[in-house]
Amino acid sequence: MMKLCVKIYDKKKYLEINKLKEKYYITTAIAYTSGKPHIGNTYEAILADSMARFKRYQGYDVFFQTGTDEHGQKIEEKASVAGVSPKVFVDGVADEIKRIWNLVGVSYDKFIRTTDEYHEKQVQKIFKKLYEKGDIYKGSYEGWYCTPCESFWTESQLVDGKCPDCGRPVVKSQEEAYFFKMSKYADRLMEYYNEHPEFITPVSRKNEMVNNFLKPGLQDLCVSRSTFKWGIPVDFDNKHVVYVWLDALTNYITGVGYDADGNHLDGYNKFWPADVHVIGKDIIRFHTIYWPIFLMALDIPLPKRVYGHGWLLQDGGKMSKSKGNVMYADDLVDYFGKDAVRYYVLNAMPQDNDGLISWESVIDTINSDLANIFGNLVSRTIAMSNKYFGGLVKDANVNEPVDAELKEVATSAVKKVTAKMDEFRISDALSEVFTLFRRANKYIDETMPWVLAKDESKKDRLATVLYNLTESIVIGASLLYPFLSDTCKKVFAMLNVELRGYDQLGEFGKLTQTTVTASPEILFARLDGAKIMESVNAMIASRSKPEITQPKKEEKPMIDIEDFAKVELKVAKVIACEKVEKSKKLLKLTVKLGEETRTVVSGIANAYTPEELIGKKITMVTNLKPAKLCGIVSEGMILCAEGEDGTLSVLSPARDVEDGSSIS
Ligand code: ME8
Repeated sequence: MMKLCVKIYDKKKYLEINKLKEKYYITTAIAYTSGKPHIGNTYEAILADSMARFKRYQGYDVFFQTGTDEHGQKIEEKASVAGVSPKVFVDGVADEIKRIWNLVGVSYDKFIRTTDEYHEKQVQKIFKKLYEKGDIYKGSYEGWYCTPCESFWTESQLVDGKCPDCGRPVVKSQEEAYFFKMSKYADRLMEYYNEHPEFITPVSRKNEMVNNFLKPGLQDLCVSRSTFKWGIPVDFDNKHVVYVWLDALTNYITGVGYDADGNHLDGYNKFWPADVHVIGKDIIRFHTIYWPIFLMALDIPLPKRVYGHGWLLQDGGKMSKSKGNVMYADDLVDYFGKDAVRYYVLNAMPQDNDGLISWESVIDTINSDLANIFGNLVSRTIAMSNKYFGGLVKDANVNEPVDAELKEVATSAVKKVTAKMDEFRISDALSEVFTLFRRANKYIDETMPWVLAKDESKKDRLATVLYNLTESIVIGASLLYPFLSDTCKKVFAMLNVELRGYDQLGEFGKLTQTTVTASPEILFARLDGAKIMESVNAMIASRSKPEITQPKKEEKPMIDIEDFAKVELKVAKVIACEKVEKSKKLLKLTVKLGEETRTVVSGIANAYTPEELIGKKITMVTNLKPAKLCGIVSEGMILCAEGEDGTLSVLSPARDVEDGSSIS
């Protein structure tokens, strides 16, 4: 009885008493399987992933669903051009999408495909249910059809005779079809908007829906197609397939186990209604008008929120396959590593607008934020703890007024970050964390530990300063953990601490003492922009060239012997070798140069297996500045010959010589 009262009046308390966690169901849009997703589509998966991880960190019982939208005329056409069946085609693309989601660390609980048997069955049942209820009826349609958008338009909806959504040409089309009575639910939807002002975020997008669609009056929606086959058949009239948006939108309920006959799986009972659908601005109409209305017709509660994010647009021109400049997540990860890419895209997108991206600004952001602000703070703090206290960090409680501001910024960060996350202002949440890191860097300048170190009587003050810095890093890295988990794990390992619990972040001084590592790793090496851009431009150029033309070999200018003498070349022995997990092209080699051992990352994975190289003597440049590839610092470059057909061959000395021997 007692529990029941608490349940009614205070849900949080009820969950606490019953040791239950509050559920949180978050979804992305399901990506079309018409081709490889670009960085814009991938951004959405990273965004929703960060939101899901943050909720998990807060203690919610999260269910995070993503997946693929696999039916429709466009996909049927693409498969036919590729000369394969639609199913074979979508299987390939769905695998590629999963690979990319995994590469950027998308921690989904379910990856739904609209070709999944359970989903298809339920869509058929839903269609029938709505037909039997009278909300779907059979009629005939004459209108303008936009194939890429899979949408019918009336004459008056066209803009300059073209599709009002994408601006592409439309074709006149007439077909017998099933329609859904949209207008029947328009008033109820308006009411829902008014009663739930937070339903659509940002609010500017809600105004767009009201003024452009609800106020002018909703038209009945055509929800079947008979001009192509690649869709879910209407089971009682199989000339027709279900309209791809009705099919796709229902993924949000079928994925957790909705059953149109009422025999829902546990997941549905537990997780529906969704707490948030994360989608792009172009598909808000489908999610805030059609989707809630379908749900009303099915007597199902509506999702709590829909967040329509902006688009990532390429600075300096539209991403285009023919220009070869489409940015893909796997290329970015190859160059910069997973966490840097996640940080970059999350930081680049403001909430109310589109975000501009470019290769140059990825490099700038990594150098300024990740290397200079975050990486530097961590490495300076660890280095000073090692230098002055043999790695021991312990508060000596010699406080000064300057400490107060750092502590205030650190302890208020959790509230500020959470408030931004609750408003779906992800880039602002990240900047709150970086405000703390900046403040901590300023604290180093203010306290000048190197000056304190010169005065034995200031030893305890110095210990306090380093403790305050370490504690600030632990708080900051814990808040950053949902966004850059691998990097933050490295920080915790180097500081020899655990991830701080979310509930513990509002207090300064939770760390008792620790001994930091004596050999810290560089979190983000500073990147040489010019060098990377040279390589990126070469990649873009090679992709934009017609396949048949052979790349022209570049002739290099004559050099003096002094120029050549600057290069240090040596024979090295490969003692270990493995594939770089995140990359298709890279191998990580451990090589021996006499007494010295080094790590080298080389783009030869297509030419050699690791086993082929182990034990081999090879040649390498040993005085090249270290560079970070896929998060691994490479300390040299392996020499290779490249055949006409691009085959790579590692260069080895013709006679056996000691490793470490120099080459001249
Ligand atoms: O729309 N920047 O799939 P999709 C940011 N299958 N986000 C972008 C973007 C960009 N440049 N380009 C696209 C579909 N997106 C449907 C969804 S849901 C029931 C069906 C976003 O592969 C886009 O807004 O075209 C959408 O949210 C997601 O990527 C998938 O787009």
